[in-house]
Amino acid sequence: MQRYAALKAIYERLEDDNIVVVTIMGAVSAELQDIGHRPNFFYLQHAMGLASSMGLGIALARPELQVVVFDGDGSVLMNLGGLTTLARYRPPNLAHIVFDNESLVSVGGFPTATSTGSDLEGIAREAGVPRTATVEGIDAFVTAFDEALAADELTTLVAKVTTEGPAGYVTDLALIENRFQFSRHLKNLREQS
Ligand SMILES: Cc1ncc(C[n+]2csc(CCOP(=O)(O)OP(=O)(O)O)c2C)c(N)n1
Ligand SMILES: [Mg+2]
Repeated sequence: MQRYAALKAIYERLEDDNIVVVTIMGAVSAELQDIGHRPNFFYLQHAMGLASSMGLGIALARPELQVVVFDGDGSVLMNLGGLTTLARYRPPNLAHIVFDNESLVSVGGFPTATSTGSDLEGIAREAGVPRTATVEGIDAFVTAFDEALAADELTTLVAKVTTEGPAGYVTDLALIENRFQFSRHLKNLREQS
């Protein structure tokens, strides 16, 4: 499964006003922006490994929202303690999706520990995350994604994807602009409710 195709397959779910999305930097954020930026998307540039921590904070502060984090194998491996903190607070409104391409694709494609057998779903499960799964194909991914949103329980879903990144990483959304647009969006949602 290609990550771009996986993102495309679930994109319409992300248009729901109750959903907020936090992604890691690099390839995932470029691919999601290529499909279409939305004000409910935040791309956590530079702070590798901390997208799930940012998602955790939003999920705890805003229990009425559904938070989706798009993470990567290299990023999770850089901050394994993030999984134990997710498990400790286990917000039911957080779906933690880890695209595992067994590589640091965004910086040239260095193989990560998942290429030599480390199992991120197993690590998440033993850290105490209550719902975990690993999926390989698009149909299984879409089904598991929908189940994670419907579950009302913290989920870490590892999606095995091919080691492919986008052709280019140029996006037309500045980090600062995204930061203000996203926080305004969260504030507006609160004012509407
Ligand atoms: C602390 C830190 N170290 C290194 C980087 C450089 N960096 C940016 S993206 C990336 C790879 C991320 O790997 P992964 O999470 O597997 O995502 P992929 O690139 O495979 O989509 C690296 C090393 C960074 N942004 N921050
Ligand atoms: Mg990777």
